[in-house]
Amino acid sequence: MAVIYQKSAYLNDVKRHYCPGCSHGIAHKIVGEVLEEMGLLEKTIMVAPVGCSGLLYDYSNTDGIHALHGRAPAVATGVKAVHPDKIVYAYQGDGDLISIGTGETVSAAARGENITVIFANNSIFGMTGGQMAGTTLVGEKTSTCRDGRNPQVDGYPVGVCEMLAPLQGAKYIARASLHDVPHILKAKQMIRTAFEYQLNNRGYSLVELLCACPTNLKMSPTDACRWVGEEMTKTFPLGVFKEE
Ligand SMILES: Cc1ncc(C[n+]2csc(CCOP(=O)(O)OP(=O)(O)O)c2C)c(N)n1
Ligand code: SF4
Ligand SMILES: [Mg+2]
Repeated sequence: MAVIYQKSAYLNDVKRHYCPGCSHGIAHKIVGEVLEEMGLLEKTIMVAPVGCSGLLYDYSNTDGIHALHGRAPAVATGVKAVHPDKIVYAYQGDGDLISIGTGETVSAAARGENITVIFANNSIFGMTGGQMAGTTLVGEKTSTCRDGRNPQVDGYPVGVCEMLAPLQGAKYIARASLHDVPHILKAKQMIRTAFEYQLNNRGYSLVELLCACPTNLKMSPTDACRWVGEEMTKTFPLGVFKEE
């Protein structure tokens, strides 16, 4: 029988728990493919966060550790200090990275830690029922802003790439989207570049991935992906913000 597709050895056979159309599975798939193509699976340590994003902990065949909510960059910093020869990366959701974990994120980037962060921004607290996050778009309806995010009451969304790029310690900062195949392939290239930065000891790297959470958007998977491509990208433009 001809093998048409084989998943990366990065992923184990545990049944996935994600909702249909959730982007987290795509993110894991492409991170795994990049690590395998680069021959890095054996030397990778992933740091999983809290949130639906944290389910990565169950699915990865690499070594790994589960951090408290928002603390993945601090844990990754410690792991890298002990294992400088390993590739250490944190996978973080937006609630994790820019709501509860802003301090750890800014500090790790400012220190120029030689770690990689893969940031899954689905504009919402997915696991806990769709509450407003630091990344929720103006006008986006969530369970804690039912009429849509109102800047007069709720403030404005935070552009993580825009915030981190000016920091001296941040060396590779890029934003991609997972809403269709061409963009997924572009995201893969950026993830590869980020890991190359770490391999070459060039300092802190982060790739933001715009993701769909169809369940909390209350959309079909197709409509949620369309919304990411058409609406999310207006607030969070795609591209490389820093490469030095
Ligand atoms: C210290 C702490 N505060 C709050 C929570 C509750 N909590 C669990 S997951 C989560 C939101 C995660 O959202 P995000 O990081 O965007 O991940 P997603 O589920 O969207 O992938 C929160 C607030 C917690 N587990 N620990
Ligand atoms: S709630 Fe959202 S982020 Fe969580 S698994 Fe479902 S679609 Fe994915
Ligand atoms: Mg989220």
